Amino acid sequence: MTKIKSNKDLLCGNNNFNRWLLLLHILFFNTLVILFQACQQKIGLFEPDDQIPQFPASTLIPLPVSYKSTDDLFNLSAETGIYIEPANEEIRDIGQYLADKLNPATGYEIQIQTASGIPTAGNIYLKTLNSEAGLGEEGYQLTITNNFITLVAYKPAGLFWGIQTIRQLLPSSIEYSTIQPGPWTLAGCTIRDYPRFSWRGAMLDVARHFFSVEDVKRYLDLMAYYKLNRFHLHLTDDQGWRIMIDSWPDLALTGGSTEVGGGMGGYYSKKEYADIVDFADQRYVVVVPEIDMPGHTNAALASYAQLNCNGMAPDLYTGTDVGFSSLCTDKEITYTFIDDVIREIAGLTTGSYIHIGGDEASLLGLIDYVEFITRIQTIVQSHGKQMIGWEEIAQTILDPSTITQHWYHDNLAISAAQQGVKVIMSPASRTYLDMKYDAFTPLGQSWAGYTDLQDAYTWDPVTQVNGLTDTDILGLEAPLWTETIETIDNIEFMAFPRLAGHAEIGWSPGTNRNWQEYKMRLAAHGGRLTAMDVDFYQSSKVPWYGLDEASQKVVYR
Ligand code: TNX
Repeated sequence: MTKIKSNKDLLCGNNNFNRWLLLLHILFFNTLVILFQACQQKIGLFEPDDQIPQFPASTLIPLPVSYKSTDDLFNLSAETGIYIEPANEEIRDIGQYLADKLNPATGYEIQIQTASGIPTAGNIYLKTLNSEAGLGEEGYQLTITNNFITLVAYKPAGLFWGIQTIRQLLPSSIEYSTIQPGPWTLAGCTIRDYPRFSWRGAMLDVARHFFSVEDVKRYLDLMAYYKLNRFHLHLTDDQGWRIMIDSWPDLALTGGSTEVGGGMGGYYSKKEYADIVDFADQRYVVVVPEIDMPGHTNAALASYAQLNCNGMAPDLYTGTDVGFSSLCTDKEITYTFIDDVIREIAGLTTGSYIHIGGDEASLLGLIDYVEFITRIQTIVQSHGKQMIGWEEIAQTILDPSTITQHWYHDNLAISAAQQGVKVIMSPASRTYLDMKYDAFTPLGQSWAGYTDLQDAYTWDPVTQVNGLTDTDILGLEAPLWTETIETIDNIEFMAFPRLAGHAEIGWSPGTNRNWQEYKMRLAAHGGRLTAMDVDFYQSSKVPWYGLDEASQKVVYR
């Protein structure tokens, strides 16, 4: 007897019985599809009025301040050049960054040109004008017509962020690293855009698990795509010390030799760290190094016996507990050590900030803690930097230039604000990228609850803590703690797409933020993240489109 293997076999068959069977088969299948769609609408998976948004404004994340579309169409071609003005090194580097993002998928060899005479059609113009102060340090104006793409900013950072908008206005296939068919058209528009908050950050914990320079650069590059401008690097913790300090080399050599679970760990040489800072600088991202103290210091205590009150070095630690270690605040050597570390780190850091942790110092009494933080603040300032600490430092009387980072205790964030100290908002239940999306997420923790895409998006930095007002708040930051995170794929899966939502909260005007509208724009980023080979979480709350075969490789679903 011949077996029917597929619809094709049925169609090719020549007896009537087979034809009837096919008809029944189709009817049954169609009924199932209709029932399934009806069910989805009923249970609210998709709203009946959900539509694929109109290209292109509705694909932008973060949403710009103002967007006007026209009927023009600009076509990027092999003849397109990037004209820069002024033709200095910094603007040339920005132009080259854009060319490097456009050339792989188009297969063109777009070159940087210096503007002279009347602009010619078909080109991209990048200009910084000191007269457009209204755009601020990071704002830009982008005009796309049949003939030109013109990007104007007051400062170079504005050009850099405007370039991210240009990338997002192109078809998502522009992000592939191999030649794609095109066409490379951009719809006509005028965009005027600038950020709501100056602090739009992401934090990566390289202490619990160590990540290579290459991994860190990958994360920085993805952050820049969403206009994030602060990269907080959590360099030390109980499980590892990740940066070479020449005056105390065993911190890295011993303290950097393992990680959670007992793996090899690792540390950045000074040259590697400088390379990270340089890579971030080129993306207008400020690196904020954190040396956590007085708690979270087992790796340092295990490296140098003299830092311990009892003069004995504990074993290296590869578990995930917190709150069990402390520097010896009574010993003078502790302050010599901190002064050396801060001096060396400050010397490598182009940004104005040094984060000193200050969290979960449960072994110290309040008086000792306050005395310690006060003294550390002086040390940081003596090396020309502004101190940042987790909100616990607000128990101390702080200098107004110091910054606190809110993560859990509302009353401490309020104490900071009452002293006139600015707050960075990282509420754990909204911004912690190590929180699981739901009960099925294979990575991460859940002590602050599950945080799905909607939870991560539907909050506001100003109203999050009752009693804070917008002048208290510098912006927001999304930390990724890595107790359970071991690879760059793990990082991507936990950070994306939640980080895109935080970036929008940090950049776009806070009025009328709407999850239903946002999720449709986010859907368009499925194709973009796929093209960039990001192993993102494909939440079923979002009607993704533009995914291709490659997205099937997603490791964690
Ligand atoms: C709390 S937030 C911590 C970290 C942990 C994290 C895990 C903060 C200042 N401390 O030490 O890694 O929770 O989610």
